Amino acid sequence: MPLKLLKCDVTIPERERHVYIKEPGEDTTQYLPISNAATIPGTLSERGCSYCGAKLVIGGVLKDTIQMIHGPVGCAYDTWHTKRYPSDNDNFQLKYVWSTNLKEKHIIFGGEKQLKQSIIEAFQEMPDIKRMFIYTTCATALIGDDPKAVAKAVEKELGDVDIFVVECPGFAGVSQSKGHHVLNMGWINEKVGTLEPTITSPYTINFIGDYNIQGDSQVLEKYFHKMGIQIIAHFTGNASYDDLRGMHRAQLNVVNCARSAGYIANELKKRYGIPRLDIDSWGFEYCQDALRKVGAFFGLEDKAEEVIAEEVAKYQEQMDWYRARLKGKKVCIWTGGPRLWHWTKALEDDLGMTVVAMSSKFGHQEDFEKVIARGNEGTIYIDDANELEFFEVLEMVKPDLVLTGPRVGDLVKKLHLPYINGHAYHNGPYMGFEGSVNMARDMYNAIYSPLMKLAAIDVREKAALEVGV
Ligand code: CFM
Repeated sequence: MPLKLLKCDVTIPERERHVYIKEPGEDTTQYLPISNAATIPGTLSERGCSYCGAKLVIGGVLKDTIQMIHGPVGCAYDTWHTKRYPSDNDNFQLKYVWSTNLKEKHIIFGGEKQLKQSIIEAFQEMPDIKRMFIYTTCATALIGDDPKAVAKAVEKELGDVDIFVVECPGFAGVSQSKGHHVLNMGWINEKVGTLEPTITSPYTINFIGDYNIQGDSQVLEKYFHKMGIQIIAHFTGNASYDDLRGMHRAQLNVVNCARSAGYIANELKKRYGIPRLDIDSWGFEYCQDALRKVGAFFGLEDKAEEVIAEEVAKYQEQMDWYRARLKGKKVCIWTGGPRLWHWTKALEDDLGMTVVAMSSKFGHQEDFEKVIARGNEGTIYIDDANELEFFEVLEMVKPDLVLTGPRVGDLVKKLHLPYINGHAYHNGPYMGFEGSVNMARDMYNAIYSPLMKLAAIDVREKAALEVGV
């Protein structure tokens, strides 16, 4: 049944249908929380904007591409350097961001000239870089600038550059999820198929929906290479612009984050007949399933078993050590969406923990279907939770640990509860076998930190103080 949260005066009745507790034996499909809907004005949402979904999550990960943000400088600054996705290109993508630095006069008279000049200056400053992403923002979309026309003109003028324009201003959708969609569709429509990749193996995949958070992609690539599989393109962890133009040549699309990149996988299937295989690449058990599934597709079962045996031999003992100490600990997972369904069973089956509450910023109905199917009875599921709801949930479930981002994490820290950065991680990578150990280690360190004993405080008391009730 839906649950009414918030007993204090500030109850928001429209929020009732965004919250759900799974009852024993219930037909969960009837009770999916509302999701992917506009945030109710007045609630303190944790969502990001649509432009952010395109730039910070997907496009900004590319390791050899100038990121030109056409808008006021804040749009560039706020989506730069806040996520840790390294690359093997000296972390070029983490060091730089470019902005057309729009001012009032451009809003009045148009920003296209400024954009053209900025593109040319950026290429001059970086003579080795010949690729660029341009993003529109709310300001430049509202005044009607045409960045595609500008990009075409510059491509012609300079001759040796390739530019991709993402037209997804912040207001284009209800959350960052729209930015994923727009970027996926733009890329398949305009860039896939424009360059032929060099094929070096009879087994080729695209790895889709993983952004190399603290080296995740590099862990996975290691396993696939050991199996003799070539990764044509990694969408977009540690990716180069030109690799992503050759996605049409892979034999299989292996998908991890279905929310942010399921679109391009589906299009590759439709347009080029490349099958889609969804896997979970977090979790010790899940990783074994994933490698077996990919191995089975290519008839490389033996190779998959070899990799699994080697990794399990290296890391099982450490997992067991952490399991003994994390067993029975109560966790909240409050991230974007997919990590809810990727992590819940991994934490429960690998480590014996219990996931007691999950909140998704922007998951769609299919994410909640998966979350609720994999989640426990009695667990609280929330769409687009706000600060007051977080307080109330903490009071209800009294978790031992919260996996969330820095915004909610700071709130959690004030309540003296252990929190782990579930977006950009604390000490990743978290994917793969070694990643599962890293994640278990971070959770153990957070829960068992001696600081927590010093800081022990009644959560209810503290929450009441914070919200002033
Ligand atoms: Fe996919 Fe992601 Fe996520 Fe995501 Fe995100 Fe993210 Fe996330 Mo933060 S692409 S949907 S928009 S797995 S940034 S790397 S951690 S909210 S659950």
